[in-house]
Order: sequence, then structure tokens, then C-alpha cells
Amino acid sequence: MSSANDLFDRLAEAVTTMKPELVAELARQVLEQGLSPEDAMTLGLAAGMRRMGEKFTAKQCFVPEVLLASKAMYAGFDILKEHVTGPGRTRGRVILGVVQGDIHDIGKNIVKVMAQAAGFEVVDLGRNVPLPEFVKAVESHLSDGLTCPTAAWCWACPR
Ligand code: B12
Repeated sequence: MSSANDLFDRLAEAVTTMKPELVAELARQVLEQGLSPEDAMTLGLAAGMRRMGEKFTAKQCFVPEVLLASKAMYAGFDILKEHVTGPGRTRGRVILGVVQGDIHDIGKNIVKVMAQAAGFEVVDLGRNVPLPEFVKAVESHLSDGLTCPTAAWCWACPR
């Protein structure tokens, strides 16, 4: 049986080497071994995507590889997210969305599952969301809680 950290490292590696079947297989092993799906997401899947981001920034890989890595990441994410359990009571509501002009939503989707796991109800506005949509969502959904517009691309921020 692999140790937790070994398995999380292998998950990260399978993301950066763009192997969706292997990622799915390792995600199932995480569940079979009773390990934390939240840790597998942050220390395995998200870590792999961050490594891919660093490779991309260093021009060691290109957009198609990044997209294949994210496909591999979602192969594990879809298996693990079903097993992330919250505290059983709502702690408040979070509005999440990626700002207009920005389509980077991988991090937002990870944050969504983590917020749900921490007991928050999430209103997910998706990506490329115009400011008025955030305002509308706050007016209709938010009595107490947080609004989290997110952006990975600086140019999208002033809009
Ligand atoms: C994947 C990726 C893409 C994919 C996006 C796919 C998708 N569906 O998301 C594609 C190929 C489509 C893409 C396109 C572009 N990209 Co891009 N992309 C990336 C890349 C390689 C990885 C981003 C990622 O997913 N990281 C993995 C996740 C898990 O990490 P994360 O986003 O940081 O999220 C974590 C935390 O930040 C935090 N977090 C994130 N959101 C939130 C929200 C809340 C509320 C909280 C609490 C926490 C939190 O929690 C997350 C989990 O740990 C980065 C490079 C890098 N080094 O990051 C560039 C990068 C973000 N892209 C960049 C650019 C410039 C672009 C393009 C403009 C390229 C172009 N010329 O066309 C387009 C933009 C198109 C658009 N309109 O948005 C730049 C942005 C530079 C800048 N800061 O301004 C980067 C930094 C690359 C670079 N060094 O130049 N990209």
C-alpha cells in the first residue's frame, strides 16, 4: 500500500504527464485507502496543475499540454468531489465567479469544492462574468457571507 504522500505525488505527476486514466485510477486508490479526498485535491491534483503552470511560464510546455493536463486533473476531480463531505450545516453563502474577460476557472472550481467541504453554500456564476452579474447575485443571494470574484489574468482586473 502506498503512503498518502507518495500517492499524492503520483497524482500530481500523472496530471503533469497528462494521463487521465492513471489519475482516475489513483483517485480511486485514494478512496479505497480511506485517505482524505480534500488532501488529494490540494496536494495531488492542484499541485500537479501548479507545476504545469510553472512549466508553461518557463516555456517548457504549451497550451495544448496545459489543456490535456487539466483534462487529466478533472478525471480525478470528478471522482473525488463526490466524496468531499461538509460539516452537515451551512456556515454561510459564497458567491464565486471569474471576472469578465478571464476564462481561467480551474482554480475557482477547486476553491468551490473546498468551500462546499468547509460547509459553505456556493453560488457559482461561472467564468467571464460581467460585474453587474456579481451585483445581481449579491442582491438576490447574499444576506451574510462572502463574494469572491477571481481573476488569473491581470488585464481582466480593471473591467
Ligand atoms: C491553465 C491556463 C490557461 C488555460 C485556462 C483553462 C481553464 N479552463 O482554466 C488556457 C489555455 C485557456 C489559458 C488561456 C490564457 N491564459 Co492562461 N494560464 C494557465 C496556467 C498555465 C495555469 C492556471 C491554473 O489553472 N493553475 C492551477 C490552479 C489550481 O491554480 P490557481 O489558478 O492559482 O488556483 C489556486 C489558487 O490561486 C487559489 N484560488 C484561485 N481562485 C481563487 C478564488 C478564491 C475566492 C480563493 C479564495 C482562492 C482562489 O486556489 C486555487 C487552488 O489551489 C497559468 C500559468 C500559471 N503559472 O499559473 C496561465 C496564466 C494564468 N495565463 C495567462 C495568460 C496571459 C493567458 C491568455 C491571455 C493567453 C493568450 N495570450 O491567449 C489566455 C487568457 C484567455 C482569457 N480570456 O482568460 C497568464 C496570466 C498573466 C497575468 N497574470 O496577467 C498566466 C499566468 C501565464 C503566464 N505566465 O503568462 N490559460
